[in-house]
Amino acid sequence: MQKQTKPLWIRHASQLVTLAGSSHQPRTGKQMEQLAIIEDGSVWLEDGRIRHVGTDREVAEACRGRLQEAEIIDASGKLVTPGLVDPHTHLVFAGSRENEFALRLKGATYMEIMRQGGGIHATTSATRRADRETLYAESKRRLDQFLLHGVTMVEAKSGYGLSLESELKQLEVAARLHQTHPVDLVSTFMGAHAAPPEYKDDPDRFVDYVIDVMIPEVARRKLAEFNDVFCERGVFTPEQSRRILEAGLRHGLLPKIHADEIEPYGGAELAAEIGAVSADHLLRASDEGIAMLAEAGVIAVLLPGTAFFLMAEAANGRKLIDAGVPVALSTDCNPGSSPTVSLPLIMNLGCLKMGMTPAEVLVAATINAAHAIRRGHEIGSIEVNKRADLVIFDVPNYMQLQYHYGVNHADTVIKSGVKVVEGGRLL
Ligand code: IZC
Ligand code: ZN
Repeated sequence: MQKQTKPLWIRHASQLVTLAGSSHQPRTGKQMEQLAIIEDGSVWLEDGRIRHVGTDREVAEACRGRLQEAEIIDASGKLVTPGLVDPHTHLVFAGSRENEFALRLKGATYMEIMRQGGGIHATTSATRRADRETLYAESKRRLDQFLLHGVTMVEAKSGYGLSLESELKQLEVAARLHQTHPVDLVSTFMGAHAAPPEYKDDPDRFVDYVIDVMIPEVARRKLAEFNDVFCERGVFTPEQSRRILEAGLRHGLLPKIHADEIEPYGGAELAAEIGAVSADHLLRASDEGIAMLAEAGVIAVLLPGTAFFLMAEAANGRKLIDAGVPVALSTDCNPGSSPTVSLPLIMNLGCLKMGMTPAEVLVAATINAAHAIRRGHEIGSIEVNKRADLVIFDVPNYMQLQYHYGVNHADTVIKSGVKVVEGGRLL
């Protein structure tokens, strides 16, 4: 990764969306409409950090005497936002599942396909077979595309190994991508994504294996910060999920849950009881579960691309926000239920399918997404001393980002003060 060598000065943004003011906790309720926009905005980036933020006049004044040192980017007529953050991906995998897509279009369901040995099991076979180089190359391509869409940090889950050796392989590939790629990664261990065929007849024995063997080793090698489980009928029960998440906590892994995606199953309730960092999906969360999430301050990571791709009704983002739950958005990038890297498209679906406003989806994909991976102090807003991760979109205001849908508006992406995308191309 390149280091910033001289100051970078972004000037005259028609809107500089700073999202200032919630580095310590995610935005909720009405705060989710507050973007803290500066018109004719300007940012001074130095040593990989944000050093000055304000109107162009204010920043020019603060940096007078040094103006000649900086490389200037003129953002006139453009929108500048924090780098987008994707808090829920299954980035590292091999192969693809377009055959299942075709089956689903003919009426097969996601769960039927999985029960017949496809779904997660198909990707697990492909990922187990793939060597590290192949996995790295396939995942890097996706990460490049994330970056081209303005995403500067992603969470990446394991869960296509489902044996100690292959889970470690996936997590090591993610660690290497974090080291070598401009996009930052944070890893989640998801050994409890599904019980693999060799444990089909005794899923509790697989849960023991996750708890006794995989979690301690992943934690010992410091390969993950979070621990996630697919809590769904036919996958892991709430009781099994609780055991797995509590075991993770004993080893310092913070809980996340795939909750109430296909049917109401007590996932939201469990997330609240256990104090999960996030509860993800929530298409079918109960009213009581939603109230409990709000009370416990658990972040709802909503994945409307998954609902779209599975032809299901999306989670009720409006209801969650109005109930006081902090909401974040994510692609859920994975080969089965959401093979996309376009977080801006997900934001558009947030507006059209979940009742969220253009301001709320921007909060959900930046500062709240950062909190959903415990990085709210470091990224997700344009504030002094935060990491210099920014996107310049070729639209004059934030509403056009969702309004002109299906187009990648990211023009320039800056990672830790270094330009990594310019004119919509990787540098
Ligand atoms: O590969 O199908 N829902 N996990 C839970 C997934 C979707 C990923 C997959
Ligand atoms: Zn997922």
